[in-house]
Amino acid sequence: MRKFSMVFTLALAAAFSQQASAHAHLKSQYPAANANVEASPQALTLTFSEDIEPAFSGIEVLNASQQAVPLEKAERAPKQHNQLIVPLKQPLPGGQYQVSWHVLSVDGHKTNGNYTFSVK
Ligand SMILES: [Cu+2]
Repeated sequence: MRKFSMVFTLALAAAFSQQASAHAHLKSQYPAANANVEASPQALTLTFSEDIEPAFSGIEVLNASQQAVPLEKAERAPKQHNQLIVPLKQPLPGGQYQVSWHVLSVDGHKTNGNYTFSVK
């Protein structure tokens, strides 16, 4: 597994060596970090500074009781390869939520982080 992932990373790096090497940092998100939205969103949208590989990228959302919120599979936006869209399986009740994200950018680098938002 370790050998495979190294080969894979090298292959990715070679394939995209034409592109500038920079890690994918979270640029913006919906709902926004620290936002207090009126109603549950249908999906969370995260926009990164670099294009990402959706198969190796995803998020986890925890409610205030540290329970995982059920999510659909994370998809990359069709025409915007730096954007990850994660539909919710059901609307979020009011409360605070923590989003933990991890992405693999097309240059083969992994990054992660987290933020919170609330639903009124
Ligand atoms: Cu990078």
